[in-house]
Amino acid sequence: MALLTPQDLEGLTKHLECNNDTIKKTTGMDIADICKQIYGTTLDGEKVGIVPITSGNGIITNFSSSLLTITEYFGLDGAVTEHPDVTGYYEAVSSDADIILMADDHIFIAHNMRNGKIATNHVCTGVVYAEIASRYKYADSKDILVIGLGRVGYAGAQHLVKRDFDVYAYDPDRKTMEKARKELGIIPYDPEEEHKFSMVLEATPNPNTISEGMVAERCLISTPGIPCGLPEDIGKKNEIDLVMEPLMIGVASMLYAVM
Ligand code: 2YC
Ligand code: MG
Repeated sequence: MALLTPQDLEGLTKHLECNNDTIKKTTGMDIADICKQIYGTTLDGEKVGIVPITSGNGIITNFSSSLLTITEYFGLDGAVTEHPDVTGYYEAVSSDADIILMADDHIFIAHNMRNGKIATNHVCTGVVYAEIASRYKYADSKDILVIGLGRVGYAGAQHLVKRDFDVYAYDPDRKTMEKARKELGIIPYDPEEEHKFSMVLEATPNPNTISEGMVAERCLISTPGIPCGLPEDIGKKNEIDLVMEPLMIGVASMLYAVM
């Protein structure tokens, strides 16, 4: 999994506000409303304990402070613990945190200490970016394309199948495609075939994964992927709306998921 860099997290709130505007323009709802629709839950100023974790590649300098910014943006009472790791976890629980947020290099979780619910960033990111794409108000059909069937893309495709969309999916690894076809019933998509989509979920760690033949005249591309999969030039030719943000949208989905 691609690890975030401090640069990725610069200008976080600005990125969120312009993405929220794009989401409102293209779906008629903002990020909070979309999360309420997905999970049927609301946030109510809960106390959030943010625990830095030193394992693996260690602390990402502004990761915890970014989580603090996000919790405050959604009206929650966030605090980064003074110590990292187990000592930090103990601090958060002892200070009556309702929700614990912590991440190592492999998994990033939200754990609700009150109802026991636990959610992962990769599933919640896949689900919320899929939901955003699926609510494109200028969509020309229920056909939706998922590019990348790793942990994030697979969760997004699964969510869209459940919502009765015609889910076409592509992954460079044939076994991964076959697994998703068997388990989710997605329609394998071949980038060579001429099939243009007005809704695309791109969830890869690669640049330029989106080609001319994939996107309809008017299209919403929803992607948590870093770097961006949309080549500059295609963005200009077609009327494309792009929702792409490194952390906030996924964390919002995690917070509503554990309510
Ligand atoms: O600062 C810390 O506490 C570090 N242990 C945080 C490590 C986060 C690793 N995960 C990532 O960089 C991201 C996820 C947030 C989503 C995709 N990659
Ligand atoms: Mg990408």
